[in-house]
Amino acid sequence: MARLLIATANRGKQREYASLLADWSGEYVFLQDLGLEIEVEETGASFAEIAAQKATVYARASNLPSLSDDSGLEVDALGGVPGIHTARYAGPGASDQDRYRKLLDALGHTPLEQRSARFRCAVALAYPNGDVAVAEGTCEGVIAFEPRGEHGFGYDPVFYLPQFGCTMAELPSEIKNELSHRARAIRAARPLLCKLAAYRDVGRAADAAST
Ligand code: ITT
Repeated sequence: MARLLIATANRGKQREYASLLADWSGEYVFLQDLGLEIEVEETGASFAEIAAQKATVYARASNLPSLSDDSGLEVDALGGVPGIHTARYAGPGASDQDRYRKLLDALGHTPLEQRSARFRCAVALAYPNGDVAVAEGTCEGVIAFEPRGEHGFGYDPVFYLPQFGCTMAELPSEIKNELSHRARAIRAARPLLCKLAAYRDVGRAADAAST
């Protein structure tokens, strides 16, 4: 079986997938390895639908099985906002800092007990023939009053984990990669990934047998 394309342009996600897939026996490439840049229209109504849309477009374009990730933050006091619009929350061209600053402003002085939130991640694995499967993961937390920490990416500096007494950006990446929404989604996708790696091995065995 061919290599897996990790079809995300987000460098923070890419770093995490490199770690999360370190013990996976398959081979993978990133978009920049193929020089592939596509603007996928995200019209889906859920993380799962959008992840499937992205993975399907990339699998067709690359002719490789492709993994896409759609993720974001749901803040209860804001009725689930920014949700599927997390990446665009502060408009086009905004930085990670602009986005989490906008979120802190939107929450203002909302007390800690009303600042509950969760990260959600949907991982879609699509094949060039159009088959697609999705696995999901969530991570519960609270929106902090101010940013703290240098690790991770995106909204990590304002995502506080009461059980650790620190933000996601203060956690070493090994710990984030144990408990994050993305780690949980990838754990749920393991059977699909193992199947993919096994197909590749069968392919190699068949190649070896025929030479
Ligand atoms: P791709 O579509 O190319 O994967 P993207 O950054 O546009 O990249 P999304 O549409 O899924 O990806 O947007 C995800 C948003 O949620 C984005 O603003 C991220 O910063 C944020 N986000 C996702 N996972 C996160 C994490 O683990 N920590 C902090 N922020 C995260």
